Amino acid sequence: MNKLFLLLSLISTASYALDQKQHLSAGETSVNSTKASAFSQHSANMKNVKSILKFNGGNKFFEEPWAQSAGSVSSQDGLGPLFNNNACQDCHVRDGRGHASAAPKGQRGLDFSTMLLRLSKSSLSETQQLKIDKSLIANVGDTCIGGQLQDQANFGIRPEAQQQVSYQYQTVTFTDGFTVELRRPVWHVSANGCEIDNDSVLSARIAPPMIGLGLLALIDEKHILARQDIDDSDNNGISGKANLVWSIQEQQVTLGRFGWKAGQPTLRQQAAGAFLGDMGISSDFFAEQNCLPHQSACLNAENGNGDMVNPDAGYEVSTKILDKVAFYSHHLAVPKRRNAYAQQVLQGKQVFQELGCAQCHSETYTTQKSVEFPELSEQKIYPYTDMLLHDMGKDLSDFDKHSNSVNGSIKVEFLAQANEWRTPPLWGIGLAKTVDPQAAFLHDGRARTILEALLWHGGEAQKSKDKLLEIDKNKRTALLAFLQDL
Ligand code: HEC
Ligand code: HEC
Ligand SMILES: [Ca+2]
Ligand SMILES: [Ca+2]
Repeated sequence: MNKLFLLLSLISTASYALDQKQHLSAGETSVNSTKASAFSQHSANMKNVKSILKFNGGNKFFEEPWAQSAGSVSSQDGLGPLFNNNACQDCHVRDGRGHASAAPKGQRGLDFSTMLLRLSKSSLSETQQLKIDKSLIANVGDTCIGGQLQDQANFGIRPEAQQQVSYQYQTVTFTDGFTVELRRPVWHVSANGCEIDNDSVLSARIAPPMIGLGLLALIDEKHILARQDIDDSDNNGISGKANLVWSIQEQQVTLGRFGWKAGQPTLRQQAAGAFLGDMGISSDFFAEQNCLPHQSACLNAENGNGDMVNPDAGYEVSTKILDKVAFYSHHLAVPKRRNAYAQQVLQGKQVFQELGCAQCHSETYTTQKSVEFPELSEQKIYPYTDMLLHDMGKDLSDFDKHSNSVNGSIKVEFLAQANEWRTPPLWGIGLAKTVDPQAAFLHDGRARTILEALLWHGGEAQKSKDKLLEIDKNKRTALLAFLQDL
């Protein structure tokens, strides 16, 4: 075959194969909105009145603040003793993402309202390890603070610590001379009444957006596992590893899907974990209050557990309400793309592929058949994620109290290492700032723009980033137009 013919046939297949459905990022569930409420709609194909009522019910408990228990029989009390915020929505701003505190240069930022710090000990002797199962070791939290730092507390109780952030600035220069300023966060934590362990690894995380999650839950595990290449046997520099976590429901080791390190297997378990960890609210999955053995004021505080005989009143969030919130979390819809077939956007998609972005941000799947979630069943979706963990390099690694980034290979959340993050889905990312102008990118919110997020890519994505620095302005603009259209 001569070269010209090959070229022509490639061009014609490319245009012939133009995917006419790709503007429907989440199939028939995709919604038509470019407003600040774009992330707050239910699946567009949800018509059943009962389902809509259940969604609206879940919305109420996601949005409205929970109160400190006052011995009343309210269904929405039980906040604390320790917590980070009093409503899911206050972190997942308008069902979107959180941010890292703004701070004028040379000053510290104090706004931790939409994010949190996780802690896990890195050096455990065999006897200290928490063996969940013969194949799985869970991480143990810090002695002073536990597995998560709660910086808020009910009246009369001391929060665990004060947190601040300052930034170090650096400039990245593209081959054509274009420059971008990056800010690297330095986290300052002072614990109250005890010291953080020397060997604790800290992990700062902003609230991720809530859209499309029920569809990600329905990607066939087989397809996710098939993309793993733990030892990089095809030698392309990209490995990809599934996280394996503990499912409370199934009482077995399960594929992790949710959270920045894919530490949670299901949306119900994620929601129950958030109720307890972020708001201090007990549930059927986590029945105890969130207090460490040395936190006596926390342990002795009044709680909203109420009547343990009636199972629905037995926990601070009843099973019925938790189910509604989990249902709500399944059905928040992804907006349709606005200009998927514009020439510049299509060119940007081409650049995305050329730079190797799609090796991790994999484009498309068809969800599994589901009787429980008929709207989400068998949908062709375009989330741009492989749901796997990747080493993203030292700059994005977790840290400890002595340094800005620890040895990357330390395991911090089941199989996930300090330098490993789950490829986040990119659908909806172009509307992030429409939903909340403060919205920020990457696990700790250090990136103020999408371009900054790209420039922090390292580790397995180093090659991609290096190529990005080489492309000309035309391609760079096209790439950003594509991402902005998602
Ligand atoms: C203090 C802020 C905060 C509050 C309050 C909060 N979240 Fe989150 N949420 C987060 C953070 C941070 C993460 C990422 C956690 C991780 O990486 O493990 C997260 C992750 C999630 C995820 C997984 C999303 C994904 O893309 O994988 C879901 C679902 C979720 N939260 C639901 C809830 C629900 C439901 C509530 C209320 C019961 C809630 N959250 C309250 C901060 C918060
Ligand atoms: C090796 C796998 C890999 C490659 C290659 C890769 N990414 Fe990523 N990407 C990730 C991971 C993992 C994160 C999350 C990192 C973090 O939060 O610290 C991420 C984060 C992002 C984010 C921010 C998402 C958010 O929700 O905050 C954007 C945007 C993004 N990538 C786009 C790209 C583009 C464009 C390219 C190609 C130039 C690319 N990525 C290449 C794995 C990859
Ligand atoms: Ca409580
Ligand atoms: Ca704690």
